[in-house]
Amino acid sequence: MKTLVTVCLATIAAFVPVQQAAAASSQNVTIRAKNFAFSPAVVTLKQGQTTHITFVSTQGVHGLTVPEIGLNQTVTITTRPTTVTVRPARRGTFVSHCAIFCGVGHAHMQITFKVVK
Ligand SMILES: [Cu+2]
Repeated sequence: MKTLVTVCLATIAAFVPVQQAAAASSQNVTIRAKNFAFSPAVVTLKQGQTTHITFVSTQGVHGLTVPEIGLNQTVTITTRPTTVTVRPARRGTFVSHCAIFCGVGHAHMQITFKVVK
């Protein structure tokens, strides 16, 4: 019985640091939208890294879909912050445009995601 307890504790101890390391390796990014720009206009993400992206609008309602980084459904961006979690699988530079018509500058409202190693 004592051996079983020791093995169990050793197993738990072996996994705890891994979970802490995984949590520490995630990053948080905030992207602000307004008429008719995203800020920052270029966002760099790491391939395979969990990233929590918070979208918030300071003016107007906008949207974004970026399947290349795992954002497969359109996120509606309003004054109420919305956080989504992505984990980009492949490297590259991906340009995306506002997905919700927001006015005269809508066609030029874009953001670039750079996924790096
Ligand atoms: Cu728009």
